Amino acid sequence: MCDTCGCGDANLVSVDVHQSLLSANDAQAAALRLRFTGDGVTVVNVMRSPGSGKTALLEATARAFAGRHRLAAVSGDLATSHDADRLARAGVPSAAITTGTTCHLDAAMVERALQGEIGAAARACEYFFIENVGNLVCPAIYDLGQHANVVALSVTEGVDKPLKYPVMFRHADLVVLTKVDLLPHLPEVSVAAIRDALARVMPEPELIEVSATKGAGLDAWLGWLEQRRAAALASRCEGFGS
Ligand SMILES: Nc1nc2c(ncn2[C@@H]2O[C@H](COP(=O)(O)OP(=O)(O)O)[C@@H](O)[C@H]2O)c(=O)[nH]1
Ligand SMILES: [Mg+2]
Repeated sequence: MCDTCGCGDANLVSVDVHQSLLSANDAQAAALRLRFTGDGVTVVNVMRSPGSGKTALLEATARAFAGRHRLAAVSGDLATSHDADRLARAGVPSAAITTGTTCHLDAAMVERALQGEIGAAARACEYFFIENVGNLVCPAIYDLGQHANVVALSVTEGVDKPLKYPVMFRHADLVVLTKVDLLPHLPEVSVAAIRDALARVMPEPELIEVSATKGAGLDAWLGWLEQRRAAALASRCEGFGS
């Protein structure tokens, strides 16, 4: 059972067992992160509800980074490979992780997905994106070996969602406010109110406003990715020096 939202069956999986599963996941994720860091790959875990614009953000990122950086991705969904197919069409070597009934990815699923061509692409790229299963809560508590957590929050969700579902935002390094091209049609949605809500739940609030379809804000998003990559590479150099 998830210790945050309580999904799953508490009678079948005790909390103790769940804690030990999480520890095993953390150990596997730490090994993955070490391997990615050693390969010079920056791993970004993109989370949020279905339809918030995660895949569209990654498609736009692929278009904008084309010729500058190599990308690879895995995309988690309960069923279908639709998103991995979309990313592949955008030029990103991608694999689908279909979870069946599971509402989040874990490190073992990511590790299992990294076989064959996608495994090779994930080791040779600069940015490896993990599009997590569309869900408001559970993905946040599973470490996948990422260097950064990004939450894609869309303007159509309303300004109070960070306050109502704080868990994911507590784990976020960045919130990308998506679909900002729709703001003129949503007079009741105030970006200032969203920023205020985030300031109450994020340890270090950071928000970038993006329209994946119109391109607004993409430069700031790409700049943020470059900064995170520089930090991840610097940590690798420190590791070698110590
Ligand atoms: N207007 C607008 N629509 C968007 C934008 N980003 C995504 N969408 C639309 O939102 C819907 C869900 O996007 P998708 O990327 O599949 O969301 P995901 O489920 O989080 O991966 C699709 O119909 C997209 O075309 C955007 O920046 N502006
Ligand atoms: Mg998607």
